[in-house]
Amino acid sequence: MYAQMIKSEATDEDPEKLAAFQARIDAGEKIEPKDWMPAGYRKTLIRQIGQHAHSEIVGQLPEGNWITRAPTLERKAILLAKVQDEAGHGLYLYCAAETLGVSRDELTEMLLDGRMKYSSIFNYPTLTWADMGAVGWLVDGAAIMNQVPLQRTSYGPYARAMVRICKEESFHQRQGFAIMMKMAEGTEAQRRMAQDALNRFWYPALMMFGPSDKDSVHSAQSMRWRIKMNTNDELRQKFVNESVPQAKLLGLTVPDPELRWNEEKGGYDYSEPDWSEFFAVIQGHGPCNTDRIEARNKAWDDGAWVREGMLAHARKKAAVRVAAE
Ligand code: BYC
Repeated sequence: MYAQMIKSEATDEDPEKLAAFQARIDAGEKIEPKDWMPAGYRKTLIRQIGQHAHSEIVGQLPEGNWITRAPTLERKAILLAKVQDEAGHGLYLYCAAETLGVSRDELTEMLLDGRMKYSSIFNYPTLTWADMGAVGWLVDGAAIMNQVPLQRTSYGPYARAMVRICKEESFHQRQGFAIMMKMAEGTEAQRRMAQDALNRFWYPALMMFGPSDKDSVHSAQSMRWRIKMNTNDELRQKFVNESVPQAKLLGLTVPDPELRWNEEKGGYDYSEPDWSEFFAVIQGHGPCNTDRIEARNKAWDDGAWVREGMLAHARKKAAVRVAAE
């Protein structure tokens, strides 16, 4: 239905303007905030950048859960820095979305009342310390796979935000892999925890790339507009190809009996995730959806006095300025 809305809006627009816009995209030019753009392009970007920002913010919760229980002071400091980075990513992305004419408050309200989504992955619980390894290795690994091409996306502010985010995500992925290495080389109990974390996070990580191409409603148009640079299945395949040798290096087993190297396609054949689970999770029925949204609502309500105080301060400063003029 959303795709139909985009289409009908696009056909109402001046065909000459649309053609000139598409020519700029095809020539690899960046679109900047003050440039003319089709309503559907703006809407798709607000949806994608907004969801991406929300994912960074909600994504702090499963890892924040382990800051007080990190096994050493060094691990605590590293995890704390990583979670703070995610907050920063959310803020760059909200700023990029604001250049499209939507405010951060509006976006937040849409997250809090369920009108906007965030990544499915953050609706799964983090049960053990090994999950911090699996999240860094697989979740940030999947995020990088998706976000490196987005550095070349057609909308300038989004592409530029991605450059710094990708650098930080690389550090996140390595810290996760380092935790997995330590656990996999540790005691038998630690190795079992690492394997269990891989077992639980493998398919949810594959789901991060979105539904299979045949069910992806937005991919075709988003790729024409170069908002997306690859299809969901292309990136998922790349992620599987890179992660399987890493699991082997750790001495862990990817929980997929059908996993096989396919010489002809130059990639692994693998089992698809359970798509009914994916659709249930994005419709609000995952293991942690209720907790995540409750936590964000509480944070928003608890922070109301800070927002009010800052607005009152800004009003006061403006009044003093006007009086002085
Ligand atoms: N989860 O037509 P499709 C991170 C929805 S955070 C939830 O293929 P599209 C990190 C989709 O929105 C990583 N919903 O959509 C942070 C659409 O529904 P609506 C976040 C999903 O947009 C902290 C419907 O399914 N990364 O790295 O063309 C700690 C049909 O899908 C998901 C980004 O957001 C999902 N996984 O493609 C650690 C990257 N997948 O909106 C790490 C930017 C699909 O019509 N986003 N849906 O109701 C993208 O690249 C694209 O939006 C997607 C989906 C590939 C995710």
